Amino acid sequence: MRRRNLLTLAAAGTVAGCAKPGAGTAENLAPDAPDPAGSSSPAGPAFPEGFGWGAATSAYQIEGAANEDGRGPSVWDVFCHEPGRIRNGDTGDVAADHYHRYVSDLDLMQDLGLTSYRFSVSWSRVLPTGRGAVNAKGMDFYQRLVDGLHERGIAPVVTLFHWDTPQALQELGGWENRDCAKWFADYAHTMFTALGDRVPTWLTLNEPKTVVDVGYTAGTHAPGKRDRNLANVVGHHLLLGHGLAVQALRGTTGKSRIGAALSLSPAYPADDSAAAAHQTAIADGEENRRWLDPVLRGHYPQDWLDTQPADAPVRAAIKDGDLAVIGTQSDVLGVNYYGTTHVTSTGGRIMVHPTSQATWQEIDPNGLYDLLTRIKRDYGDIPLSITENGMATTNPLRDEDRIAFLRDHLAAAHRSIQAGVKLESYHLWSLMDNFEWAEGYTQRWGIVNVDFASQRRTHKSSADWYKTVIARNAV
Ligand code: GCO
Repeated sequence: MRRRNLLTLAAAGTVAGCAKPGAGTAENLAPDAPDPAGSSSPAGPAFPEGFGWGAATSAYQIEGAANEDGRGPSVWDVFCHEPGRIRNGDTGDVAADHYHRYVSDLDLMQDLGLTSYRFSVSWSRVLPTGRGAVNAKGMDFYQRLVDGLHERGIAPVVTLFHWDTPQALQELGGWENRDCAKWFADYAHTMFTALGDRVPTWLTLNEPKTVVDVGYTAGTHAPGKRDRNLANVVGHHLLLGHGLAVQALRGTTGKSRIGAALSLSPAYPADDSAAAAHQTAIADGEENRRWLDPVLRGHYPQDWLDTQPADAPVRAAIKDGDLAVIGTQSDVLGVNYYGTTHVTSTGGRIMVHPTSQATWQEIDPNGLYDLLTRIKRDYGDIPLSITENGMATTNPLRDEDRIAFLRDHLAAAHRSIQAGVKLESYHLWSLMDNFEWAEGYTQRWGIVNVDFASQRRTHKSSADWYKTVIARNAV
């Protein structure tokens, strides 16, 4: 896609920075994408020995088996069944049927050569009402999954919350209710006890920003509310839940590591004006520092707090001692990177780089380098994992555009390692096509194609390419 078209799109108001809207126009990079590095191309510089080559998924997006073996509903089950919420009326009831096909999916991961796999636990599969007695069959699924990963030499990276709040807790206010942070920490403790050291890396929350911006502000994700004040309270309670879960792990004798997975987007001014620079600093607060500072420094950025009116409910939600809990030292930080943000002098967002089928995405591999080196500069040497990075494309099998994307982002990741960033692993989003939230099954993010009618899995070109990269330990 040419820049001219992008600017037209931006002018028409169809692109809006890195927030994930509920709907988007299909765009395809293929005609303009550079040629991919084929398997015969010479390898670039090697990644460090032991670098983790991974892929990521999440429970609601792949598992299906929504009503089986005692699983309770989550907010996403309820949301999907409300008319008009999801494109084509799709739901995650069956999704990629991973709950039943996990063994062949594990074999598929092994065949690719993955050394790391990031998945999430469905809270309401192990605790059907979010609290109380464990559903043994649900827990058993995750035990078998973790065992199967170990048998294949793949390290599990387990996310505890990938947006699927148990519906029973939502009926008590969900994350609007401060108690949810405690319920989450109790659930986390249950998982730590059950899986213990067999999980070397836990991730507390996935992208709290998306819950705040899309679930509670735009209202196009579950639970579908549109209330910015409430959204910010939810954001605080999510962070509190993160801190309490980190503390819950510290209370065990295990050796696992823990951290959050944040979606981060470097913000750049769209022009040279002082006003654009000022607006960019504000955007950086909202996109990045508002999440990074509490988790890694134990305070909210003052300039972000200053954007909250004196009577904003989030101010009352922040109690004494909360920030110390939220800032409990993490062992690792998960970085979800999809692209950059460009900010105008009036605070608007425009795109200056290509997009993908997901039109909120502004593709800029250099932004990944800037982001990783910035985290090192501003927050120190916490070990980093890229917990998500990828693009949607309409190319069902010959996804050369995705190969170009992955190649350029891996090159940027490699440069950041050369610049001293402690980057340990890379998880592309996603292992296989799956339920893409409000977009249903219309956006395909996998390197493995899923035919949702037959549930047949087929390697895309990108899967074969990634397999070669992993085998070489180099792009
Ligand atoms: C997210 C989620 C994933 C999405 C992916 C593509 O980061 O939004 O973690 O569940 O599917 O990002 O939008």
